[in-house]
Amino acid sequence: VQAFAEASRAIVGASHVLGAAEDRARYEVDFWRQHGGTAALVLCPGTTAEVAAIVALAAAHGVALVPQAGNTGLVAGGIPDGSGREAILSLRRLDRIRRIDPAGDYLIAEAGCILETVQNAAGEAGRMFPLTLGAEGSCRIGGNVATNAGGNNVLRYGMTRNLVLGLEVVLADGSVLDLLRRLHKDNTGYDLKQLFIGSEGTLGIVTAAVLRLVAMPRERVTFWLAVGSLDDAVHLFAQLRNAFGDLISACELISSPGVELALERLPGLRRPVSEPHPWHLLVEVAWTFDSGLRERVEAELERQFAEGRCLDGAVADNEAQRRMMWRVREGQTEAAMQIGDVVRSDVAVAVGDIPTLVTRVFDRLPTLAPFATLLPFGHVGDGNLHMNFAVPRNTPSEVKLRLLDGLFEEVDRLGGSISAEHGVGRLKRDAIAARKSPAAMTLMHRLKDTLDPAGLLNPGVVLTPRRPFLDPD
Ligand code: FAD
Ligand code: LAC
Ligand code: ZN
Repeated sequence: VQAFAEASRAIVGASHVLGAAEDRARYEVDFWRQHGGTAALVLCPGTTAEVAAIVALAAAHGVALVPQAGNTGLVAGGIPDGSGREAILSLRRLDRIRRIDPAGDYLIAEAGCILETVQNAAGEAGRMFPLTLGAEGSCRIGGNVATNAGGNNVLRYGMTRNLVLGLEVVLADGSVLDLLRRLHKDNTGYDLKQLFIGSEGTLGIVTAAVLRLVAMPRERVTFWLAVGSLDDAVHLFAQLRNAFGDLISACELISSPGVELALERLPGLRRPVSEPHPWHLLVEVAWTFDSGLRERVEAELERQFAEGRCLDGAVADNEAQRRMMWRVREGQTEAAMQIGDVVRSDVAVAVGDIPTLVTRVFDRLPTLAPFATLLPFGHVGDGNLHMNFAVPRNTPSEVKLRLLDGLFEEVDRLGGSISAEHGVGRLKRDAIAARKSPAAMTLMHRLKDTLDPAGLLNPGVVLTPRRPFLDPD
């Protein structure tokens, strides 16, 4: 790796090649400090040309590259293995917004742009970039594209895949594939950009993306509803969908223990409704008119109260109240981590199967781990829940794996997915290999071999490498 390090300095400048352990440290461990590895180097190029030169150099020296953007990924896909032979390729210095075209409804952002910066830039131009997630102040566009991130607005705007019009990608041989098209329609052969969206750094390095912008809603109504059962929560969502259709941009589920934990542990939060209830929905509807939506929401909620399924509710009167509601939703994992460990998950089933899934997993808890608390929350409108388990600190990893295995069995029984939006990374690689058909796995390996024949792009992420790793020179 010595010769590679020397040549890298000539490409990106000595100060952008980090070799010392203390400089590498923050790139080698994940957001929640639960998964770590060791890299030989961290490389921080500043332009697409520099990324291309580094990738070509790595190919010549046989050095494996682990792309990393904001390092908020939840499946250890941007973290090196423990060998100390891989180099982290950080995209964080590619942080320019190259162009905003409000009339054309797109902007071009480099891979290192922080999501929130892109949202703000779109807002200043009078448009909206609708991707929204808890990590938006830290995650970066390259990571969002590479994971096909979902988040809270998928119901209305789709996942990242639906928001990308074009891409610029550095391929494994160091060539630049320019797919920076701004078109909504382009059926000229295979849609190559889709290969890289959600490929988690295993097929190419994303350096820039053309992102779709939408009209900025002028009136947004955020409300919190309490219900007595999961069946009622799912039924209520269906009723709201009938009433508001695509105006619903978010419908999030929060459990009673999740709300109590957030209120107990995080400063300054207040319960959105007067008393505890078993389940809660946090819903957002929005439109481009100035007014009239709140009255419609209130009329619909009156109907739902009259039917008796909705036990209590509150409509946010201002931005502070809206933020408080979201903070209760977003803060429960952070709160749970103050008192123990959290076993995270990200599963999807058909929306109507959500009550069955949660009930079956809950019923299995006494045999799986009687001391675990189930904290399901998330994007119920998409059928995507984070079925997290709060466990005491230092719970052995066998117990954590047993909990996940039990959950995954129940997801399988319902024909669901064990990774709805976070991807595969290193953590779920073996679990997906055991579930996908041989035909699907073979095709995935063939795509990998075609685009990365030497297997140097994020080896061991998504797929098990098929050939032994040779020592780099
Ligand atoms: P990183 O963590 O840096 O990388 C993620 C993966 O992409 C890795 O495999 C990496 O190798 C690869 N990669 C990164 N950059 C590139 C590139 N330029 N080219 C090729 N490959 C690359 N995710 C959701 O989908 N929905 C949520 O609601 C959500 N909420 C979250 C809330 C919190 C508090 C946290 C911590 C995470 C959350 N996540 C969520 C997960 C995470 O934020 C997303 O996966 C995000 O898209 C990752 O972006 P990143 O820039 O941090 O990527
Ligand atoms: C969320 C992350 C965990 O929805 O995906 O909060
Ligand atoms: Zn999520």
